[in-house]
Amino acid sequence: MAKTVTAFIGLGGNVGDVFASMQSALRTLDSHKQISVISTSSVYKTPPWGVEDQDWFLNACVGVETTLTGQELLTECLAAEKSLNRVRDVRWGPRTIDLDVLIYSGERIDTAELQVPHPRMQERGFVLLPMADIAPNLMLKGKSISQWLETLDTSDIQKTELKLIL
Ligand code: A4P
Ligand code: MG
Repeated sequence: MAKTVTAFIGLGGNVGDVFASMQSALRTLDSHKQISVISTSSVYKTPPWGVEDQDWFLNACVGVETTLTGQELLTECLAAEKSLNRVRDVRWGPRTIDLDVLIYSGERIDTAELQVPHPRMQERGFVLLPMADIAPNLMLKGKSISQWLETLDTSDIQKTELKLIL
């Protein structure tokens, strides 16, 4: 029997009805027989990071239990993005939906296709705020998610009333 592990996925987008895309991505993932969504964060409205001349994003995080490997989970995330018309164009640029594998069990994965923990997650309020909703005590590179959050100014991020449901 394949081992069941907990993983966390970050969702973000700034083109079209992002909340609908998030819902749809979540249902696509949960409908996979080897993936169960077990927790969902609040949804946040966040200023664009990286390329600043673009619309604000919606961001959220979900926890899943899966018997897939990290690479297989990434493949499912990329397939879900594709089915939501994600077009890869500008790095850090506008997108309908981006699904990032943030954490896969306690593992470190460093291949050309997949780096886990996501290398930039501890610098980003748009990842840490929703992660703190579902896993505040999770340890990442020597600090908990809450402790990493204290190192950032997140005053420009707005919590929305939107609720992700399965
Ligand atoms: N890849 C490697 N590791 C991972 C991982 N842990 N999870 C590879 C997912 N993918 C991973 O991704 C390019 C390739 O990264 C994938 O094919 C996969 O093999 P991409 O989604 O096409 O590129 P990207 O998202 O434009 O680049 P990158 O570096 O992943 O950017 P980020 O870090 O995802 O940032 N501002 C706000 N407010 N909110 C956002 O959500 N997102 C970004 C994108 C920029 N600014 C943002 C937001
Ligand atoms: Mg990405």
